[in-house]
Amino acid sequence: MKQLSLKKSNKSFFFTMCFILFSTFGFSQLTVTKTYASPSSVTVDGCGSYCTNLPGVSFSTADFTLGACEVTDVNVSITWAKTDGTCTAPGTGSSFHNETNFRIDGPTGNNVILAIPGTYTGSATISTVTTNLDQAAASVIGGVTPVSGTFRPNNGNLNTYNGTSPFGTWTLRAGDTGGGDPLCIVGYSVTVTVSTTDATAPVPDTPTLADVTAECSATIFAAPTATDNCGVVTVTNDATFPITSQGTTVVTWTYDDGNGNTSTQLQNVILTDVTAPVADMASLVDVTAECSVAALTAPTATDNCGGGVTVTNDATLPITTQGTTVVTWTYDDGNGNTSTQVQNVILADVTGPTIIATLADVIAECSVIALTAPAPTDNCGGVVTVTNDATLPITTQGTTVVTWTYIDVNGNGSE
Ligand SMILES: [Ca+2]
Ligand SMILES: [Ca+2]
Ligand SMILES: [Ca+2]
Ligand SMILES: [Ca+2]
Repeated sequence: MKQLSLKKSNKSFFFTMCFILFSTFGFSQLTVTKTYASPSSVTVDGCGSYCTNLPGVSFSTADFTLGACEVTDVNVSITWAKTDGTCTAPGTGSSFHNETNFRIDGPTGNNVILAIPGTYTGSATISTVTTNLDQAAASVIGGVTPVSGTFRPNNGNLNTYNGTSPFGTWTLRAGDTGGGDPLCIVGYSVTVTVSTTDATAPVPDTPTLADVTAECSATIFAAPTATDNCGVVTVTNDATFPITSQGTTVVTWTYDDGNGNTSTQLQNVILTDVTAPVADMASLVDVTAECSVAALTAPTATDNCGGGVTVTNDATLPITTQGTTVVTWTYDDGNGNTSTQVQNVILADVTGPTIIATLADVIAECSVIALTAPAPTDNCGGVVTVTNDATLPITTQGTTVVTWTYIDVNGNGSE
């Protein structure tokens, strides 16, 4: 068994590059090829699958002077031999082509298998072949003793790179699964075609945006994100913050890639006030009077949403019922939420009818058979009961003092 070896040249590696610019239906594309050529072939033997990293080839913005948006095609070309003996001193015996395997590792972490172990058959030592890997090729690589030509990968898919960035290092990984009879890599190239113009709008990272819910208002909330094929995404919205309209407000987010392409996404902002106003006073003081209350001073309440609170009561004014009348105040926030607070209106008449200052003397010669009752008034109105202590007829000569007594409807007396 021969030992695994990766022979490195002591000369500089050679890199070459070429450009092709073409335009299809106004959609400009640019193709750039980067090549690694080994001064003397790299020996790969017995290390397994995809086990030897060839020196990478790199693409940068400097390679795409007309701009590079996204990869639209990637092809890989490998020039190699599989031989009995050694790469520098090929033999003429069996070379076991089924040991050969290839993979390309792109700059974005994706790798694509080009030829799995067992791709080739046969054992005849071959002279150098150039294998072009193109996803669009008619035939799949392998099944025969290696020959030059253009083939489709037999396991991976080079279209995996389409839509990605070309920038960074691409690395061919070659493998040989059996000791002896080395795989000899002469060189390889990676050909990348990119679109030079951006025709694709950003794609939202979240398919559906979650509703934003609150009771009273929504201020600026976290902006959603989107990913673009090559531009830098700017995110804006059409909302005026804070949003205070109850119910559903639809906010439109716009994703702009800076290259003239935009996409939009909707998000609902749902405001639902479920909290009733809170009375400003923990309890309302009693309203007291003797006879009646014609007007009530409205108390106040504060709502969580800060809007105007409508205050009403269930009283019928004027209130004239003696004793306690319970008035219920209602605070309404206008969003369907109400709270109530009670207030006592206490009427207590403690004043007797008004005494008439001076009653005229009743004068007669012999007797008085009837007295005309005075007509006093009461602070609360109503019928005043008028009585006197006289015994009629009064026949006693001289002065008889008659005492009149007035009692109002609430039982208050005066004399
Ligand atoms: Ca081998
Ligand atoms: Ca874009
Ligand atoms: Ca409220
Ligand atoms: Ca009274």
